[in-house]
Amino acid sequence: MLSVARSAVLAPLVVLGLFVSACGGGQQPAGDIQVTLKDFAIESSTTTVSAGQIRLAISNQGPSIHEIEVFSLPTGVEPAALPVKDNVADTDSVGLTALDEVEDIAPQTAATLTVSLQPGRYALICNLPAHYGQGMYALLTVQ
Ligand SMILES: [Cu+2]
Repeated sequence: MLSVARSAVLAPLVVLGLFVSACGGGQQPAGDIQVTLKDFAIESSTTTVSAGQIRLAISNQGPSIHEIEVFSLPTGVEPAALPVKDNVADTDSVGLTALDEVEDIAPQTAATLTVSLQPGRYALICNLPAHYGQGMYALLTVQ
């Protein structure tokens, strides 16, 4: 009698748990961002997205080879104000955490990068020599 009552209570909870985990992977359609790489800039179609799976559709309009690195930003650190050492952004010294990257994106080609991001602030950087210093960075806020 007692065990019947318990399973009557627990069964809906188990079903709910399965439902939530089944939905956890797909997430927001708002997670698509167009990222355009240029000499020398990173332009993104949006600067704020919802947390979850975020797909960067990257296109290099050249004329140079570029890359995209995704970093999480500590409080108070701005993508535009990173220290530069040996011609590249010195991300380690200010506590940026590298999450993922796509290297060697040739001019007039496209690439995609899917990252799972928690709420917070992130930097998109091309850190090929001198590219950061010439303006290849962007801020991405995840809510
Ligand atoms: Cu670049």
